[in-house]
Amino acid sequence: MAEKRILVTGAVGQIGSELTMALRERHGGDSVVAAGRKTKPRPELRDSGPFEFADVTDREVLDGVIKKYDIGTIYHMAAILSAVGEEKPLLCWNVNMNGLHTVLEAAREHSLEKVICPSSIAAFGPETPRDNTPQETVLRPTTMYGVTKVAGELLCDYYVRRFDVDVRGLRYPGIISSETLPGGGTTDYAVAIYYEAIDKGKYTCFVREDTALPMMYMPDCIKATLDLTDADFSKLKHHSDFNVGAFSFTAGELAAEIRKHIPELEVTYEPDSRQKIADSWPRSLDDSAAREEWGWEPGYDLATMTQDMLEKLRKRHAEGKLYQ
Ligand code: AKB
Repeated sequence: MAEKRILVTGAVGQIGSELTMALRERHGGDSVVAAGRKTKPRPELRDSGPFEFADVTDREVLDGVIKKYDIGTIYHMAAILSAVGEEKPLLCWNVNMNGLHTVLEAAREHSLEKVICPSSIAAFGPETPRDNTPQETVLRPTTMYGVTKVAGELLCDYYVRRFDVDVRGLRYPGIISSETLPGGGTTDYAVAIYYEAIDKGKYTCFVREDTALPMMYMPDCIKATLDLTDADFSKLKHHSDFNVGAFSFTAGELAAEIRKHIPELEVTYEPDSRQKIADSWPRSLDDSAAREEWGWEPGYDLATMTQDMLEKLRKRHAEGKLYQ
């Protein structure tokens, strides 16, 4: 029997776009359907396999895509992130919770093989220990995004226990990438600084210089997502809430690392409402459960990521396509 296809929701977003391309490389372009709500896909994404405009909160639309393409696995990446979630909490609840519930129900009814659904460090809150944050700890977030992530983890685990649906997920830290800009998150400064360093030689950072958060480079994010997908489900003790870390740095340390390559970079710090969100999240993570249960190991550190990011962005800048 032919292998069932894969659907990536939120495929035009920061993680979804690179995940789709990685999956297409692995399984072939036609086997991976990219879905987005409104934003037009970049040519590379549009031309390398099927693309559908689909609202994930609409069950009929989702059922249509699952049947049309004979979908077996869904990577459910569509979400409203933390900063936009605070501006539009009802939209955040609707997209993140109703979207997830629609996907899980579809997975149950169509007996899908797997659902991969991201959580985030936003699941933690100000009462959580902030250094080396444990896998099992206080989950009392103060953002709507965080509320949807905790509720989402619980809902995913409920579907595992109650309906035997194979659901897996990671608590992503801030993800730094060179292909698609993130939109609406608190950790976006750690991406924007690279672009602005190359484009203008200066950057105004919206969190304080001493703000430390856990971060990860996109190739490691893709690796973590695929490694968890491939893990033997029967050996997993956790399912939808794995802490995954790579490294942590302050905004000041990030600027200092970029200055090793661009010494003239000027950074000023003008904290805005996102500072409060950053202050409620962990500074670093204990990801021993991911390491023990499915062998998680990151490949990049701050220095190797910075080298690679600047190389890629410089090339695009020279071609006049930095922001594409
Ligand atoms: C955000 O900043 O909202 C996201 C996240 C950490 O989940 N990047």
